[in-house]
Order: sequence, then C-alpha cells, then structure tokens
Amino acid sequence: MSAARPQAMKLADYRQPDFLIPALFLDFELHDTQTRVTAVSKVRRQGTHSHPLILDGEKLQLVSVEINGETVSAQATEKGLCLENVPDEFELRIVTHIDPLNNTSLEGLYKSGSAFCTQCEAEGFRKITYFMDRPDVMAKYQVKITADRQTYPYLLSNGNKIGQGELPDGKHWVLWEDPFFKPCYLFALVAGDFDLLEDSFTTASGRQVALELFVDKGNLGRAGHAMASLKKAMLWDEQRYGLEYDLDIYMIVAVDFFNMGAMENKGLNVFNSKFVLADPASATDEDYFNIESVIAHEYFHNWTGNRVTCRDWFQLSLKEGLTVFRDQQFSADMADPAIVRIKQVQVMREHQFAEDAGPMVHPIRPAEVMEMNNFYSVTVYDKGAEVIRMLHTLLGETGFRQGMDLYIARHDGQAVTCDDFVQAMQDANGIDLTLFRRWYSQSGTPRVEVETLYDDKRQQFALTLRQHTPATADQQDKLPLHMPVAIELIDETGSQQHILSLTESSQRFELACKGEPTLAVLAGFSAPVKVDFAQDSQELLKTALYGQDDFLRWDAAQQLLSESIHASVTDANSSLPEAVLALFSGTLDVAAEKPALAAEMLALPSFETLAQQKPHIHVDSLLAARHSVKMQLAEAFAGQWKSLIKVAPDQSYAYQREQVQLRRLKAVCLTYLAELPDSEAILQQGYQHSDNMSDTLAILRACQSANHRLFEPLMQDFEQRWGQDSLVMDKWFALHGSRQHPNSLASLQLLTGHAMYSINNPNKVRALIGSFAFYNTAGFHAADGSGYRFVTDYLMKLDAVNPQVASRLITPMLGFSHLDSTRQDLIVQQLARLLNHEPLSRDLYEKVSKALHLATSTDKALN
Ligand code: B3K
Ligand code: ZN
Repeated sequence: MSAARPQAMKLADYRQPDFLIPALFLDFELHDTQTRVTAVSKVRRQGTHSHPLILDGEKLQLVSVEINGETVSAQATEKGLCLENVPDEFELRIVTHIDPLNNTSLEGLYKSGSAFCTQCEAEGFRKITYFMDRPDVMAKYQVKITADRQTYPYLLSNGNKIGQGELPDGKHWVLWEDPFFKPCYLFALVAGDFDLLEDSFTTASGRQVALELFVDKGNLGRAGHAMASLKKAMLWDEQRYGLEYDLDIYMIVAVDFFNMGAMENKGLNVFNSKFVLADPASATDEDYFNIESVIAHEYFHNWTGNRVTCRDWFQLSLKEGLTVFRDQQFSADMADPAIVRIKQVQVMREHQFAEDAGPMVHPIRPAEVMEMNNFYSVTVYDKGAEVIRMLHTLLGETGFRQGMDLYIARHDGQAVTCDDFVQAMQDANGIDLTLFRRWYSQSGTPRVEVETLYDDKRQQFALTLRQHTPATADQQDKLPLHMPVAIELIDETGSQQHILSLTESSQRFELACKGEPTLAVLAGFSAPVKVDFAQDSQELLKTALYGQDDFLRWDAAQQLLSESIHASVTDANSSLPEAVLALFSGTLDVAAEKPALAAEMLALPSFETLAQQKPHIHVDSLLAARHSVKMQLAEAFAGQWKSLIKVAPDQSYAYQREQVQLRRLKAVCLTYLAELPDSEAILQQGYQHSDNMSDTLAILRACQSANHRLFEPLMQDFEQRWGQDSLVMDKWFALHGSRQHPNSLASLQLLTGHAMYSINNPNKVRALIGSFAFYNTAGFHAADGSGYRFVTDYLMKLDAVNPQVASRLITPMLGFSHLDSTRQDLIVQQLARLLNHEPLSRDLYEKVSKALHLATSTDKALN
C-alpha cells in the first residue's frame, strides 16, 4: 500500500455535527452503469461557527452542485466534497452518476442478478450521493424512482407509497415517503421483478399492516416460513415489550448477492435469500431456525435501532447487542430454550473468546476504528448480547422491562449512546450501575477462579470467587467487573440455585447446606467468562447426570469429554476414562426421553472449542486425539448408535419441536455410527429414504467426518439432484470445503471453477473458501503452509472484488498465538505478503497490520 496508511477514528474525538439535514429528497433514474441520482437536502447550520459543510462521498461521478438554485463550483476528492462559506440555512441540490453494475463491493447501490438493491450500513450511503454519512444526522426522506416498467415492475423504498405514474418511453415512476426521521444507513431502494407473497398483521391497537415478501420468480413455495416467522415476531414484541409496528406496510426482499444476513432498513428489509427461503426438501432444521431468528432480529430493530438509533458507530452494540439479546429471547420462546442457549455459548467460546485472544480484540464499545465494517463482530453482537443478558439477570424480568420502557420513552426519535441505555436501566431501577459500565470499555475474556470449603459442623458451604481479566493486545490494565454468577448446589436430596453478584476481585459467599454438595458454576452461562474450577471427574459426572439446569449438565459433559481429549493428546494410548463411559451410558439410557439435551451431551466438543481451552495447542495431536476419542466412543456404544437412529419421527417432515429433537439426536448418533466398519448399508439407506434436507445432510456430514467411502458417490448424487439450486449447492460447496482430506486443496481449486461458483457471490465464497479456512483444520493448518498460502492468494483476488467479505474470511489467519512456532511463522509470512499487496483495502489493512504488530511485539517480548 503506497498511498497514505488509513488512520483510525477515535470515540474520544466525537463532535456533534456542524450541520443538520432534516429533509432529503432523492430522485433515482436507474441505469445499469449510469444511474443518475439527484439529492435535494434542506441544510441547517448547528451552533455558531463558520466551518465548511463537509460531505462524504466515494466512487461518485459529480455532475453538479447548486445552493439555493445557484450553481457552485466544487471540487470533489476521493473522500468527499467540501463546501466553504455556505449560508446558515439553504437548499442543496447535488447530481451524481453511479455505476451499480460494476459495484462488486455490494455496498451502496448495486445489482443482485437482474435487480437493483442497496446496502448502506455502516457507511455505504456515501457511495450513492454526497451526504453527511453519520447516524446522528437524521432526515425525513422522499424518494422517487424511475425505471423501465417491464424489467423493474416493482420500485421500492422506505415508508409509504404516495405516488406513481407512467412515462411515454416504457418507463414508470414511484414516489415513496417515510414519515419517520432516520439516519441514511437505514435508507433502501430495491427495483426488480419478483414473486410476491402478501399477508397482513393487525397490531394490538387494531391497525392493519400490509406484509409483503418479495422473492425471485419461482420461489414463492419457499416463502411461507419467513412470513409466518415475521408474524410471530410482531406478536412477540407486542407481548414481551409492548412494542408495536409503526408503518402501514412492512416489506422484505430476498436477494442472492448480499454481504451478510439481512438489513433492517426502515419498512424495507433486504435479506440474503439464505435467511428467507425454505421448504422441507431443500432446507434443514437449522435453516428454519435461523430464518425465524434473523427475520425476528431485523423486525426487532424497528424499535431498537431505528426508532432509537446510534449516535455514532462506536455505539453499534447499543442496537446490535440489544437486538441480538431480544432475538435470543424470542428464539428461546419459539424453540428449545436450553438448546438455543447451548448454541449461543458455543458461538461465544469458539469465536468470541478467539477474537479476544487475537489482534482484533476490542470492547463491546470500541474506542478506535479504522474500518467500521470490521466491527460488526462477535464481540459487538454476541458479547454485546451477553452484557445485556447480565443486566437482565441482575435486574430481573420486571426491572429490565421497566428499564426498556424508560429507554424507549426517553429516547424515541433520537440517536444515543450505550451510556444512555445503561442510564435508563439505572434510573428505572434505582440501582447503581457505575461498575457495570466497565463491560462497555474493557475488552478481553475475564477468568473466574472458584474455591470451595464445606464446614460440616456449621453446615455452611463457603465459596470464594476471584476474577481477573488477563491483558489483551489492545489494553494492558484491567479492572474488576460486576457480573452475576449463577450456581447450582447438588446434594442427595436435590438441588438449590443461587445468583451471586460478583463485584470485587475476590469475594466470599456462604450458603447453608445440609451435607457437602457438588457445586456447578455459571448456570445458563450467566456471564461471558472462563471459569477455573478444578473439579474431579466424579463431580462433573454427577452434575451432568443429576443437575437441574440443562445448560450446566451439558457443560459438565463437555468438560469431561474435553478433558479426556486433552489427556489423550499427552498419552496417545490412553483409554477412555470410566467417567466418560458412565456419562455416555447414563445419557444414552435416557436419550429417548430428553433427545435434544442428550444429543448435545453426546456430541464431541468442536476442534475450535478445544483449541480455546489451552494457551498452546499442537494441531495434529489435538486432531488425532479428538478422532481417537470419537473412535473409542463409536466402538464402545456401537449397539446403542444403531438402535437409537431408529427413533426418527415416522411422520413426514415438519419444522416442529419434537421432530427437530429426534432428528438432531439421530444426526449425532450417525457421526459415531459412520466410524464403524459395518455402517455402509445403514448410511446408504438413510440417504435414499430421506424425505428432507436435515436427514440428508446428517448422512453426508457423518460420511464426511468419518472419511467414509460413501462420501464421494453420495456427493455426486447430491450434485445431480440439486446442481441447479443455488442455495442447496452452497451446502454441497461447504461439505467439500470443510472435508479434511489429503486432496482437499486440489478439490478446492477445482471447485472455484464450478459452474455454480462465483467469487462475486458472498454466499459461495463463504460456503467454499470460508468453510475451508474456518473448519477444515487439517487442510488449513497443513504443516507445509499450503493452506495458509491458498487462503492468502484467494484473499488477494477477493479483496479487489469485495473487501468486506475478504475481511471476514481472514479471521482464522489472525488468532495464531496458540499455535506452534513453525505454523506461526508460516502465517506471519503470508500476512506480510498481504500487507505488501497493492492495492489493499482499508478493511484488510486494519486486520493484517494489527496481526503483524502483535506478532512482532510478542516476539520481542519473548526474546
Ligand atoms: N445491521 C445489519 C448489519 C450491517 C453490516 C454492515 N457491514 C444487520 C443486522 O445486524 O441486523
Ligand atoms: Zn442487527
């Protein structure tokens, strides 16, 4: 990168905007390569100053600028436009041309297949017109769209349609008005030809809302679940939070080219089609679950994000942490609460703890940002949600709801900060949350150490909790935090549960207990921390088999399994500990009664979770140890796997709780079964008789992870059947990408040339290259460095096409401090190649430079 290095923005430098823009009229004349955008703003100076008006703008062709009807000459730079000596109040008219067809970054206005669509969050609006592209500038929008009627029968934008008309040249136009003030990141435009699913929802106060779901032609049969999910979410938000929808129409458009899951634009959500389309033959239970959750997430943003928005992007967790927490609550109500929680904790342990351990570590409210898109992170989203969950635990359901009510009442229509949110919680509950606020500014994964002592005479159980947060790449000094520690004491007569409020670096708690209990810590994962508690395997076994809290039971089971895998790293010939055998037989005995929990308890911890448990790992030995434990379990319980897979539901597929649980249990049993020599006929039959994608994929995954001989023929058959179906083929690409096989790199290279693959489509890239980098441990971490080199070469190409997707894909190359020194060196070499690559996006530059900086400073510290 020869140009000036990108600079970081600091939260501490926040200043309120010099100007406000309360009203904006946008006129789009759509054209593939030369769309004409006319933006007419009402601009008003804020405060007394003589600063120029600075507008953001990128990749725009400036046509003209007028102030109050007078043309002004203005010179645009790569970053925007500076207008000197402007009046205190004026009308600004700017005309630009943009090129949607060649906008492969999928940010701003671009084409997804034959449709036009937009993505403006975080800073994409500046690729549409010159504007003050920051969330604290809020305007009322009117949007006029003109395009060819036949190709683009639907012309959509935010709010209500207030006019439309025909033009003589085969074109037509539509005028939209959004009555709510909004920041420009919530602006949206879609134009295209779709199939439309229509429905309606009557709000608690009796208003009728039209619901419109737009999908690609031919996909109407796959839209029903998304629509049903939307109606559930609307009802849930009224019942749980008293929040009603506020416009007369709610539209969702599904597109195939999209950088992330979906976007909550006011009244016009744009979705990745992966999170909309489902039918039993093509979508798994997990897809059904995710659709319901993402539809709800975007809907919930209407209040937490849109009506109350962020003052600046450092406050992103204000809307994302809170909305993730709300969608988690919704999912817990819709599905299996314990299983839903287990999945969330797996994300925290596999990905968020890894982010904390790497160069991109940041607090949930980052203090410094180079490229905002890099901060749509597991920390801001998922740890952000954990922080909200702790507030909920500390305040209780009623107190939390009071806080939410006050937050909304106080800040409706405003752009606010995370502090404003905590203040509302504090004021509504009359408690002091000063200490709690540290979660917003302190990064890293806290460790909580547990020590216990039982006093027989006094029948008192004492436990001491000590917390400390190790220094992280971004922050040396850490302070104690306020966290709820939920515990369970299990004794012969049953169990008691408590929530301890930990605020000091060391604190002692005493509880009355008749007889020495077994303690289980962090029920429901009550705080996003790592627990250090040396418990023997008998105690863990007791919690796993007899605990009350399903999360704690699963967690104890996972600890037992993890320990036996780590033990087998040090002693390759070690046999399975008695406790693990007892855990499996105890769990298998009751599996039919509690299939969902049993399935999770019997599933081996992922490689990524195991890797996060140790400061240093050896990839090959850990992989081998995990495999050896899996083999031993497969053999020890061979009979049970075979009989349990017959528990599958006998009625035809429905996304329905009992069915989902049984399918999941069957899928886990299949992963063990596939390791057995006589499994072929069962797998083959299972594949042939499956009437749904969940079962089909379970067989393919089992064959893949066992490197079963059936894998290739079944994959060929699958391709024959689904070769033309883009979403289903993503599953096929992902199975290839994550297959740990000596030829995986060669097959990957071949597949990038597949007719259904395209580097321009983020879903394809994530499916194939993403699953290699994230989940193909053996291939990605190949000892000769070929995996790292392949990903780096690919990133160089991808960065020029779509920096946001490239920047997500580099994640597995960033956290290497726990790897052996040879692999660390190999990764550092590749990162250095990337840093010298020109041009390099700001997105990748931020991550690569931080990773290399950390590598050199650690090196220096060690030498
Ligand atoms: N708010 C969007 C994410 C935008 C990402 C920009 N790089 C989706 C969501 O969290 O609901
Ligand atoms: Zn969100």
